Amino acid sequence: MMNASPLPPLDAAAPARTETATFALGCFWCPDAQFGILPGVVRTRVGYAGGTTENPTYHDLGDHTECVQIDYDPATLTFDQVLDRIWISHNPCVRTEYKQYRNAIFYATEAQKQAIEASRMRTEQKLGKPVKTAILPLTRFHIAEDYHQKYELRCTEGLIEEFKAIYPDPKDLCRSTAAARVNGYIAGKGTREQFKAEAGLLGLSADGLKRLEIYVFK
Ligand code: MHO
Repeated sequence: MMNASPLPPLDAAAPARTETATFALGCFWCPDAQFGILPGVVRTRVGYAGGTTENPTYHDLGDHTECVQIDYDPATLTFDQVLDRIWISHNPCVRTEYKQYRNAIFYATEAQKQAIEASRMRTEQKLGKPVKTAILPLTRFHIAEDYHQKYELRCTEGLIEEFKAIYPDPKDLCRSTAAARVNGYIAGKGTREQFKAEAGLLGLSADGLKRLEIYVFK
């Protein structure tokens, strides 16, 4: 990895051991921001999964679904807490018409499958209605094009340039915790309290922080 500028302190502090969760909640830009803001989430990436066609791309998705994959620190966040957040982040009682945007939670291990099934049952009991969110095995996650990763950040002039200076390679930018948080703040997902606590860890210049504040304190 080549860094042009110093690493954001948040990225330098990334834990060595993480666990991974994969899910689909409609257009993948939104859960990228919603989950990227969460303390304990170390990395996010968007991509395609759940289908059978080879080499899906955004314009040739085949039977795949837009997904987000998060790496989280199990010392801060549990899989059950991630699942709780997933259930409240979508309407699990409606089935989406298009495969591209269907709601799904993927399991990569037997333990994840059991945890997802148990939380689905708790959710059904709570709602008193059947849950239609798909629960599927993760066979392969196909990472999406660079321009879909941290989409809000990519579209924000003045902030994306600072991240590109730190991470000239878009693959490294995609792996940045600080980029995941900033993407979440821009999408309006962060609180003022969280921002005050971690602003100094995001690797932004004073100017960059001023720009970001507009999204947090609006
Ligand atoms: N073009 C749609 C969806 C984008 S998405 C990555 C939109 O602007 O909302 O599926």
